[in-house]
This record gives sequence, structure tokens and C-alpha cells, in this order.
Amino acid sequence: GVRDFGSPVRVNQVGYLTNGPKRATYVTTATTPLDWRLLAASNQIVSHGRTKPFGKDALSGDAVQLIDFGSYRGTGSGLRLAVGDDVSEPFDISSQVYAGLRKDALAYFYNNRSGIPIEAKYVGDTYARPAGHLGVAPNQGDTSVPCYPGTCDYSLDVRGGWYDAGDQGKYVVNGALAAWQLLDLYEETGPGVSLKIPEAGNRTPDVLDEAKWELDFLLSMQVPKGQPLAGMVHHKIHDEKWTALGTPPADDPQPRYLYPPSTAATLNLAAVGARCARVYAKWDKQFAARCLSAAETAWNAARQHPAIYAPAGGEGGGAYDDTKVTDEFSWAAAELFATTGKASYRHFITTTLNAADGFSWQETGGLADLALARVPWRLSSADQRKVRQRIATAADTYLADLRSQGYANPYKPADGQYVWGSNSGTANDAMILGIAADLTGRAAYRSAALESLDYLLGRNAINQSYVTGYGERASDNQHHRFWAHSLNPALPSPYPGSMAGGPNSHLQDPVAQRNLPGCAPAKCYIDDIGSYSTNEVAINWNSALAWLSAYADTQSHT
Ligand code: G3I
Ligand code: 9MR
Repeated sequence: GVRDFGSPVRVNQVGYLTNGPKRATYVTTATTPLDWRLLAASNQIVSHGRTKPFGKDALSGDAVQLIDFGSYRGTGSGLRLAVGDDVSEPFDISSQVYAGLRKDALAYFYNNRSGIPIEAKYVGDTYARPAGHLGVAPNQGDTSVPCYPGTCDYSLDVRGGWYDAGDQGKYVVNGALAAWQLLDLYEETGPGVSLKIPEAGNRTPDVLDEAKWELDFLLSMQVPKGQPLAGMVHHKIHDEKWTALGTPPADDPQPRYLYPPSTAATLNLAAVGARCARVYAKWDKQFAARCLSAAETAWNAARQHPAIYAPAGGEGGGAYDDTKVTDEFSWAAAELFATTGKASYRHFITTTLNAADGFSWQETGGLADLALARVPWRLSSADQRKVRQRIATAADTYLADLRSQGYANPYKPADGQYVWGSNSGTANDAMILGIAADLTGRAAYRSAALESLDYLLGRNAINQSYVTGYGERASDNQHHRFWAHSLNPALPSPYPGSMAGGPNSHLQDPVAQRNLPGCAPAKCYIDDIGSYSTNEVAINWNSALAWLSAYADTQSHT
């Protein structure tokens, strides 16, 4: 049947920063300018103007017009935009719109910790749960995990870390990216907000405590001295078979295995380990030294074993397969150079940022430039300029892509298809825009970074906020084994601040295939717990949201 997307007036359902851009999209076949009204909660008209015809938005197929109400300087809550009889979802205008999301996007990580009870005093009764994977029956636990049969003959204590997503596997490649993004968030915004976590109140910033929970796990995945492939890093640890949705971590009865080391996992540990050494130097010297030593060991091991690839496919866990690791070598070299200043690493930095690739768990080449941008003192002024220029050039493309779409979005895939996790594409592109704004001072980049949040929070082709608890029409049924309320009312819905993967043209699960045949790329999304290819959550997606919402919140003070 025809899907009902609610009001044709599409806004950021959370709100707009008082000092930020304020635009909306109106779905209409009208081709001439129309009158819009901004309504206060009292229904009083506080601003008005004319829409701007846009035409057809390619990736949604919608005919739209644009509304710019940026000239309104007031604040308020429960505001709505109206065109004729069409009225948007309500939203706020305030300097505080991102204060809550900034914390909740990070609270995602505590909620998904493995190997520790999630306590009611931090998350409330509904979300509390016993520790998973410490070997308490029926769990097999992560305290002594054997290698997959026939692949090696030791076991490792790999407790802790974050569960990847809706499943309870733990994967090094994207785990390292997620931890890296939280470390970069810290470098971007400083100590930042306080979180409700057991470590709060120690002398380390809470975001670094949260990242350390994952880093400790990542370090534990390194092959010990004396074993074959010593210094390499196991690609992943996960269940032998998929468990059913609605299986909380502590109830997971599956045997778990360490899967063989890969060059990609090894290099990603080298990269995040190097970043860890720089960031924690000020807070925990011992830990920083441990990170650097593991990173250099990993680097040397990867140089000796440069082509060990994790296979595609498999059962009970994600593959995170990748057979091109020149980009992982380059990212690791850049992070190691940034931290140590050793010239020997420079020569291995072979990639630069480009808009088409951006970055993701699979494409890490662009991260080399983002690493270098954090350490200008290591570069000549000519090289600093080049890095800045490359980041600005990518940002120019994202800006143009955003402006060329009816629903402003820096993510605009060249093949016209949205990929699995497309919302992280939006958020990661926005991160690059934010960094470009810092480096160049160009206001247009800042605006575009902020407008990317509008897309994620409701100004899109399906009037959907993709973040639980944020917006009137927010995702609430993401694919998750514990947050499975829609299957079992005794279990909670996703914790507020959890971002769905988002539209995926390739319809890679049965629920999407059944419900979304023929969908326009930007509409290939369904808020159904079964749709893992459009509606899962993941650490490397929420880390992108955490970075972007922290950036946006700090922009409210500039
Ligand atoms: O690399 C190709 C690219 O060349 C091509 O143009 C494009 C379009 O077809 O596809 C690209 O490959 C995609 C790849 O992600 C990289 O973006 C695959 O089609 C796509 O299937 C793959 O999706 C990954 C998915 O696992 C399936 O492997 C997602 O990125 C990844 O985030 C997701 O991760 C899962 C874990 O496996 C298990 N745990 C949950 C987690 C989140 O859903
Ligand atoms: O729950 C799994 C999810 O985390 C993965 O992203 C997805 C793709 O690897 O697989 C999900 O597990 C499904 C499996 O692939 C097929 N049988 C049903 C599983 C969902 O319960």
C-alpha cells in the first residue's frame, strides 16, 4: 500500500540552534513560490515568508520546495512551520537543542558494554541488565575464548568492550574506528560533558573513560608473544551461531570463538593505539605507553604479514571483510607519525582524503589527513596548507552535494544508491565539514555540518527522525537483541540517542525486501526490528552521531 509519511512540511523535529541555519523542505507539486508561516506554540504567527521552488529531488523522487526561516532570531519550543493547511511536526529553537543528544549519543556506549552489569543507577530500571559474557551460565563468556577450531591453540581473555550492534559480536575493525571517533571528539571539543558511568568522578574526562572500555578490549585481541602471528590482531570474537532477537547478553548460550587475525584489524589497532597514546598522555601515562607499544608491535606485525584478509560470509557474526588494506596502512602510518613524529612512518602515508570515499570501517584512507590535521606542529607550513586544502576540497563537494538535494544531505552517493549504514555516511561527511570549518573558518561548512543533523532528525524523504527519543516520529524499533520491546514487552526499546543505520537501497534483509520493493533510495527504510539492513544500530554509527552532536552543541556558544 501507499506509505504514510505524515506532514509534507519536513523539519528537524528536535530543533534548530538559535545561531544556526534554519531550513525546511516542503513536498509539493506546486512550482511557484508559496507562503510559509512560522507558528509559536500558541499558534501565533511569529515569522513568515515565501518558499523557494526546487524541483525534483533525485534520490527521493519527491518534488519539493525549500523554506528558509533563518531570519527569525527568536527562541521557543513547540514551534511549527506551516504552508497552507500543512503543518510540520513541532520543534524548538534554542541554544540547548543538542545538549541532551550530545550526552545520550554517548550513553549508547555504556548501554552496550560487555562484561559489566548495566546498572539502574546510571540508566534507570528499564535499561538495567546483568553483565554479559563473563562465563556465568548459560554464557560461555569472554574470559577465556578459544580460537575457532583448527585456527590456533590458545585462548585469550577478551572480556569487556562494546557489543558491535544489535548482535553481541565484537569486531576489531569497526571497534577501532568507533573508539577513534570518540578520541577525536575529545580532541575536537575537549573534556566535554559528564556521563552517567561507573568511572564518572575520576580525574579522566568521561568520554575518555568510555573509549578506554573499548580500547582495553581491542588491546586484548592482539596475538601474544611467542605464538604464531605474534603482534597481529584477531579480526573478531563472536558466537558460533546467531541467537534470536530478544536474547539479552547474559542469556546468550552460544560458544564463542576468536577468529583469525587480519592485516586490517592489526592496522586499525595500530591507528587507534597511536591516537590513544597521544590523547591519554595527559591523563594516564601508563595506559598511553601501553597503547603506543601495542600500536608499534601491531604495525611491525602487519608489515610482516601485509595480506591476511578476513573472509566474506560466515555464520553467527558480521564479516567486516576487506581485501584492500593500502588505506589501513596509510591511516595507521599517519596516526603513528602524528603521535611519534618518526620520519620512518611518513613514507607509508600514501592516501589523502577525497569526498567520494569519505571514510568508513572499510575505507580508512581519508583518515590519514584527519590525523595530520590534528598535529599541525608536526608539519611544515606548506604541508599544513596542503592538508587543510584537501579537507576543504572534500568539504566543497559535500557542501555542493548538500545544496543540490531537496533534503539537505552531504551524503550523495555517485551510483545513486544508499548503502547499509547510510546515516553514518551523512554523519561522517558532516564531521569532515565540521573539521573543515575549524580549519578554514568558513561559515558555509559549519552550516552544512549543522544541516546534516536536520536530515538525520526528520528533514528527510520519510519524515523520520532516525534517533530514538529525539523527535515526534523517531525510530524506536531498531534491530537489537536486548532492546527488543516490539517482540517482548518485558524488554526495553532502544535507549534514547540510538541512531538507526538508515535507508539502504540494496534491501539486504527479508523484512526490507517484503515491505520496501521499488523504494526510492532515500525511502528504503523501515522502523521494524527485523530489518537489520536498514534499522540496526552500531558502535561506529553512534560514534559518528556522538561526534556530530558534540560539535553542534559547542557551536551553540560561538
Ligand atoms: O564496497 C562496496 C562498494 O564498492 C559498492 O559500491 C557498494 C554498493 O553496492 O557496496 C559496498 O559494499 C558494502 C559494504 O557494506 C561497504 O559499504 C556492502 O554492499 C554491504 O553489504 C556492506 O554492509 C555491511 C554489513 O555489515 C554487511 O556486511 C555494513 O557496512 C556494516 O556496517 C554491517 O555491519 C554489521 C555487522 O556485519 C554485524 N553486526 C551489525 C553490523 C551493523 O549492521
Ligand atoms: O542480527 C544480525 C545482525 O546483527 C547482522 O547485522 C545481520 C547481518 O549479518 O545478521 C543478523 O542476524 C540474522 C542472520 O543474518 C540471518 N538470520 C536471522 C538473524 C537475525 O535474527
